[in-house]
Amino acid sequence: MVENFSEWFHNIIETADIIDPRYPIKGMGVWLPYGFQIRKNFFKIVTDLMDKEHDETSFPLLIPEEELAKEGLHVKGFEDEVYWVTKGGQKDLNEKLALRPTSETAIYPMFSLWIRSHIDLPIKIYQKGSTFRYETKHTRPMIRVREITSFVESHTAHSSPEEAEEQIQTGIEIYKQIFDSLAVPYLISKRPEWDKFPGADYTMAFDTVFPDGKTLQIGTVHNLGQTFAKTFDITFENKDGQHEYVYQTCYGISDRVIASAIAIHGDKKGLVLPPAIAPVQVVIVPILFKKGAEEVLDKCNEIKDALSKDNVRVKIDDRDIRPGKKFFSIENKGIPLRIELGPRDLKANKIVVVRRDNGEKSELTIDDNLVSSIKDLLNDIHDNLYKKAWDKFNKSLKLVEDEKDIKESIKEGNITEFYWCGDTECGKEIGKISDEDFLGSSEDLDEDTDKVCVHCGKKAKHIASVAKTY
Ligand code: P5A
Ligand code: ZN
Repeated sequence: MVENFSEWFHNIIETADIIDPRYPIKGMGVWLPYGFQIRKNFFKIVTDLMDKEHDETSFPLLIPEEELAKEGLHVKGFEDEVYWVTKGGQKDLNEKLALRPTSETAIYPMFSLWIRSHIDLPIKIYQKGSTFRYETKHTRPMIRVREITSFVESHTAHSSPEEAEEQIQTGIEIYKQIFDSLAVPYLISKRPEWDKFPGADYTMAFDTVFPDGKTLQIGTVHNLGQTFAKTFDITFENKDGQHEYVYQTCYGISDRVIASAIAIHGDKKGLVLPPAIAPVQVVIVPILFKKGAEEVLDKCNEIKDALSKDNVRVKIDDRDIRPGKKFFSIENKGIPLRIELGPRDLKANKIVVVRRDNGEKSELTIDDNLVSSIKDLLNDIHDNLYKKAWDKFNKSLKLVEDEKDIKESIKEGNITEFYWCGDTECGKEIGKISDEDFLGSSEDLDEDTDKVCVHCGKKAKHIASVAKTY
């Protein structure tokens, strides 16, 4: 799987009914029913967390050119990636309209109208929907798409820099919870100056590692300072009656998170879904013979009802196909737990359970504890996926003390960490060593550290990393 991960990934998203990439526009695919259910469960996790902290809104998909162009740094970062709408029917539009690549320039002009006084603050909103980026790098379903269909973006405005700083931490905490519930490991780094979000003061990024050793940025949290506030004239009257610009943050995640869960947990038999996003968490397979079929089916239904009542997503698979084929498709779809029940089991008052994550088979007695035992198993499956994924991830972090070891370590597929002085020039040189991406600094060192920068030998300020990236 490691050798031909790309092939595995493309194969699985088609055979498991996740995405059909054959839609005739490059970088845009169709969410198929099973994939759509996975995505729906993902959204539920995300929006439950988002709703606690923000209000949900919906802004238009189109942005007037004038607004998009207002923030110079921002537009410069996106100018090569914007799709433009230039016509309405036969008529040329008076002003070009951009398909939003992200929504700062749609949202902030409205913030400027809404915010008058410190009592209007903080504002914390989020929205989910599509954004469009004319990506020039190689597109891949979910990983790098031109319509980002599962973009969830938060935008906040505050009356002080301290409060904005706190919001950055809140954003990071929310994202940790999202990734944790999908058992997707991550490294959090402060992106270097030359790679921060266009217009941001600084960017905190989450990166995970794919089975092919490449890292993928799966979420970012940006402190925007007052840059956009100045551009869009977002001011408030503070408690002393003076007018001040607001302090802003924004953060976003996308389809990439779903891709990561699929890529990281999957195996050669296909998908292995974390229970949190599995459309079906438990599948019950009745083993039917002519004799006693009805009793077996009745018991299966009874178990199914008990599980659904306790909010387990469960279904009975009574398709009339060869058992081998059936098990194969259940495994391919990544269903966390398979229950088998035949006449002999029924007689012994037992069910057989088979875990998708490790293939372990065991028996459970059909009694009042059955539902809770099954739920325990689902939790165990999550914990096992989490542990396995983090163990592997941690093994791919390698700290090297000598600059000449960086290249080899990246080749081995590691996120390669080293001591860094923090200077841009130095960082860019290190990044050039093997043409790979400089992820940024993941840890600040104490002032009295005796560690030195791998490149210039000056006192190191951070642990930073480079890796092969998507
Ligand atoms: C934060 C939300 C922003 O756009 N504006 C609002 C800020 N940040 S970002 O880093 O540019 O994008 C946020 C996350 O979206 C994912 N992403 C993509 N996913 C799939 N296909 C793409 N083409 C794509 N581009 C960005 C990344 O995970 C990124 O961190
Ligand atoms: Zn240096």
